[in-house]
Amino acid sequence: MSSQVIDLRSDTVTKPSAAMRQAMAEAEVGDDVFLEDPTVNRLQDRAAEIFEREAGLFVASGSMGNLTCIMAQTQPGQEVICEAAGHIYNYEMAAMTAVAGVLPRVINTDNGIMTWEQISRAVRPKIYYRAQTALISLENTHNMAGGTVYPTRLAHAICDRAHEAGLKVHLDGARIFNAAVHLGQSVAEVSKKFDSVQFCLSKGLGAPVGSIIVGSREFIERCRSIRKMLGGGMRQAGVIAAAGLVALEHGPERLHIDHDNAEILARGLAQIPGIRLDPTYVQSNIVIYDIRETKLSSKEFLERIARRNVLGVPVDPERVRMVTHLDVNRSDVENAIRVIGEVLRPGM
Ligand code: TLP
Repeated sequence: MSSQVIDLRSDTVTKPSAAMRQAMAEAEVGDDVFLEDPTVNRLQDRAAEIFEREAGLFVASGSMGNLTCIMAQTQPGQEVICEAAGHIYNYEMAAMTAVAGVLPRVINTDNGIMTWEQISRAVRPKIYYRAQTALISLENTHNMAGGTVYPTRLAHAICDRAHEAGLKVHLDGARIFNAAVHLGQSVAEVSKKFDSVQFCLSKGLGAPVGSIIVGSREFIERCRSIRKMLGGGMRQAGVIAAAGLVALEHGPERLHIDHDNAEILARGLAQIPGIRLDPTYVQSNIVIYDIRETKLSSKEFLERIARRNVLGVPVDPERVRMVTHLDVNRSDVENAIRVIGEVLRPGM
């Protein structure tokens, strides 16, 4: 086996391409707090155009994008409905509570996909002595459910019903381009009914840094003030926005390769005794599998494969996540399957 590490921990681990580095070196810049960075402005305008929205805002991370959208659409003391395994609830430092002052009201699902039926039961009654629901947040694709995709009709129906009930809907679209590829639809179509959308440049699209919020002009102006409050007013940010532009233009067209590689990975892993995984469940670039029958904890399992230069992350003591991305190819995936098979072979 080659000694090169096959890093399947996340699609966040990709390194900027030569084209990105060149664009960064040559980026035209200005002070973005004065709205004078031409590259940031171009990135924001291009994102708005792709999503068919009035405006976009460049933020430092997906977490900052989600928090900014939550703060722009809630008051302290209100509630946000989200899925129990969702990123905003589990991996964002409780920011919605600690910073935005809102209470997450979570819904458990098997696959990360909530229905309006489930959501409507979690909406607080309009009584003066009850905290009020303000916002619903959907995650598409759903990371810790294994990259699952919302059927567009279901997501649109949730938005319609929520709006009728006077509620806003946010999309944590960190991987919305992966969802769009799976669905064979544009990101604009998939996300058109949401009041706010956050998507990441730094995941499958391959940029080193950054996320974008898109929405109405008025909403984005509110987000700009909140971003400044959170310390996210950047200056000559065109240096990183330039990489984001390359990612936005060229990242989406190759995501189907990551999905194919995830499918190959899932099919290969499903053949290995001790691994439980239904490959038909995999819809995008994330593969989560159960290793409890190996009698190893996910930590022990990951340590063993790391010694053979294959990396993943634990989901919990029994489950492991692997993510395909532009810095792993088909032969890396095949090597990863082989290594995992060897590590788990009885007597090894
Ligand atoms: N996800 C990361 C980790 O934080 C788990 C990963 O490796 O997948 N929404 C979703 C759905 C995400 O998966 C992530 C990052 C974020 C938001 C936050 O983005 P960043 O890391 O830019 O703050």
